[in-house]
Amino acid sequence: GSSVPTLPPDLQSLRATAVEVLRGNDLGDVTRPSPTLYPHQWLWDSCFIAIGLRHIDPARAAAEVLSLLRGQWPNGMIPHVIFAEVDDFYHAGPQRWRIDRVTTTASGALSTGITQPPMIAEAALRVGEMLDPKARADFYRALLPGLIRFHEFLHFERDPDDDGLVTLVHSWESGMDNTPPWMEATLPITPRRVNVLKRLGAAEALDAMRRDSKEVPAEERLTSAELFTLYRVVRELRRSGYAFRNIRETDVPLVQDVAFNAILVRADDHLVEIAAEAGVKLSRRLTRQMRRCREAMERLWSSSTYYSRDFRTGELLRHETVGGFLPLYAGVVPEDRVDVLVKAMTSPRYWPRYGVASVPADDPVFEPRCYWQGPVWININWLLADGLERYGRLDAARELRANVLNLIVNSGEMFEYYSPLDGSGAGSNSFSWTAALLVDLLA
Ligand code: 9WN
Repeated sequence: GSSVPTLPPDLQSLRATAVEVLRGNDLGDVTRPSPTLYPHQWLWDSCFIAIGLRHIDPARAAAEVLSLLRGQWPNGMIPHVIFAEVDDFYHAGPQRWRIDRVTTTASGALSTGITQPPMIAEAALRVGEMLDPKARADFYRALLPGLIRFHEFLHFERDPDDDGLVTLVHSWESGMDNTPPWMEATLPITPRRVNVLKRLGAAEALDAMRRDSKEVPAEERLTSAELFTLYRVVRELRRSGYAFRNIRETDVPLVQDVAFNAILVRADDHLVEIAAEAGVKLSRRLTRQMRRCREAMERLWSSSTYYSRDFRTGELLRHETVGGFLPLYAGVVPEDRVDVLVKAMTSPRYWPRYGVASVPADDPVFEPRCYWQGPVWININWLLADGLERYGRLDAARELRANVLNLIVNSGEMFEYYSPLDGSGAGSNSFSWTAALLVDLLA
């Protein structure tokens, strides 16, 4: 663990910086994740952003959540990116997905063909707390039909064999692009030409072919081989018409992701609460699948942590990551396991100094400034603190929040992610969910 920091006096000016970042990224009733790297709307980003915005402008926060419905597909999926009409410098833009050949979104906006962690119900509930009863009732009424259809999409389309857990078709759906278990599952289908170039030692040629931003140093992002493999997965998904029954016939890795399922279980609880308040009844089929999903989380536990699982083989992907702690947030951890998880999470392996790392520091692939391969992410730490609180570990929750706050205070800026070793910021700057969750932490 770490010591509780003494906060410097200029928290107000840091909050003002955060508000400024959110304003700068505001596109109307959508907030982009960052001005340089991510010019569109991302699903779970908007949810975390709304959780911060509710302290500044609750009506605007409600609009942020509702705007996600504009991307909803006829099959209920809410996409991971809804493309804004901007000059597209984003490397995985509309032309990679070509969803117009398959479907249209509710608003006609273009989108990707995959989803992202279902944080919407959490955001809705938190925003709802800040609205007066009339505004909250209106907000829930507007949100519920689409939100229910989204949860049905996840529990039905993505659990076709009635297993209980939902399956993801791309690491981008997990929100943790290059987290080690996903990379290990995905790299076996690296395109042949990429492997040939790699073998020839032509790393520079590969790098020259990259289409992502040069804003961020290469060592803070995916390798070119990883990136080209993720593009290849997109191509398979596109050719499969984004339908799970077709996708499962390809060689695309299919993963019952532990973090995603944990977030879904919690979101299901929130959905039940929102529906009850609005007097809307959920179908028996959905209610049954929610229960089965919660119970199935048990299958992801093995000896000391929770893992993701390969949908095709049923084998656990035994590479430990921070995702293994999110069952605390879901509330599915039996009391006799809580100490094991909390000890691991608060040990120097995961929490060397500044926040809980995405991969333990003693892992051979750990890279303190490389994306989901080690850095501290503010949204994940927010979820972890909530999980600790749920299980009555109030001191640990308080300490984690204070430590994360201190991390941002010390850097003075809203970075995308931070090194758990020295607290230095990495990735994009002016990153919206860091700003939003800072505002929430200070509230
Ligand atoms: C792909 C927007 C998103 C986050 C993800 C993060 C990163 C995108 C990318 O940025 O992913 O979705 O281009 O790398 O991994 O969690 O939602 O902030």
